[in-house]
Amino acid sequence: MKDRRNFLGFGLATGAAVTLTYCASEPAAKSGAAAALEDEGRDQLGKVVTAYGERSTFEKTARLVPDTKTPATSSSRTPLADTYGIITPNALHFERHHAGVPKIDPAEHKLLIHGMVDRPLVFTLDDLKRLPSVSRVHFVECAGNTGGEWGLKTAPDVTRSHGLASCSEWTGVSLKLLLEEAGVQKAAQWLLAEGADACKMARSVPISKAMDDAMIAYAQNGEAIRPEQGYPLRLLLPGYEGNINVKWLRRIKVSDQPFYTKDETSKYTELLADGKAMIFTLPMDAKSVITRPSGGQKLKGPGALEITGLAWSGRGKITKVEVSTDGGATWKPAQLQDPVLTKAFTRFRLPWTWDGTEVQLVSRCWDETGYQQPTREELVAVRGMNSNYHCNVRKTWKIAADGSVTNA
Ligand SMILES: Nc1nc2c(c(=O)[nH]1)N[C@H]1C(S)=C(S)[C@@H](COP(=O)(O)O)O[C@H]1N2
Ligand SMILES: [Mo]
Repeated sequence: MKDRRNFLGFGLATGAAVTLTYCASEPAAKSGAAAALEDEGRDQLGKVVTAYGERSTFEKTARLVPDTKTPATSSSRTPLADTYGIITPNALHFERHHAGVPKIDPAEHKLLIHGMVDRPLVFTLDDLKRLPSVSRVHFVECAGNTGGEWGLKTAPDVTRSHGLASCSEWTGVSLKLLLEEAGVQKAAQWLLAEGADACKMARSVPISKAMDDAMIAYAQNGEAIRPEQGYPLRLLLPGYEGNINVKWLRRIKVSDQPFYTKDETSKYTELLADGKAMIFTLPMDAKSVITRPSGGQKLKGPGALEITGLAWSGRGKITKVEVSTDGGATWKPAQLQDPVLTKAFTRFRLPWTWDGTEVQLVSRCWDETGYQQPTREELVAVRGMNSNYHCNVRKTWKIAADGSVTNA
């Protein structure tokens, strides 16, 4: 026991006896269980090979699908507390659609680039795949994610508070390459990106972003992009609010001014306290949340455990995450797990020993612009209480003496 504890290096300088709640409750050797396990045979043939794999039937982790009257215009949420590392499995990527998931035959689908270009172009999926591609890890986050944390009534678990965000490795063609091929004219300032779904989702994109890290993605985590994520093509604008990452992308029109579409005037603008509204607030600000322990979970008992969570910023890399176990009075730096990628989920970890008393866990992060994740009070002071979009306040979890974790 002592060696194991030292090996884990949880820094128990006092040498006090501590129960490692995540270890086998009974030392195996003592009970003779080790010998029995060693001899246990595996004499049954298993399942045969399959062409497309499935997860273990014991695994039940699922997206949260709300019960709404209009399921086609709804959203499902990623269970962030039950995902590991920084990549969201495709089957658990959150979904948000305004007119359901269209069924698109990739052999029929075309992407038109026109407007202020010298040569209007039409690309099939095959055309795009012949061009040089790039693969990069980026999060997608709905502008409305965490909106409920603005008020005092906060969400009871991470799925409900932060589950409109997911992170994938996206593969596609750089939009800059396509625009250069089409010959973007000098006066171009904006472009319109339009989807092929029934709501004709369309957004104005600054040309500077289009020529920077924008991508026309056709793959997600090593396979074709899922229908829910925009099959066969989606616009990926790393770090920008989810809505502008137009799925089922069919058209790009280059212009010298923004288009003021319904999706960016009636929605995705932010009303300030003085009645003025901000429009084109595109990058997502730095945010972090502890995913374990988190709301809805229950600790088995006092002892050593790992506090872990996710941090991300639409403006670059996460540079620091701190964790407090006393509601924000004192802070400790968390370890950032490699790789720390730009505009991507960053996994943080902090070994900790829970003493069995009531505590409040909270995290805060910084990104490479020097920006620090605000408290709720700080956000309200700058942005008022009228908005729901781009809320990035810190999230506090309370652990009660019985080990149950709730929203504080
Ligand atoms: N064509 C189209 N693109 C769309 C949407 C849509 O309804 N139609 N929803 C947007 C919104 S509001 C978000 S948050 C993201 C969600 O992406 P995801 O479903 O892949 O998670 O897609 C955006 N792109
Ligand atoms: Mo969204």
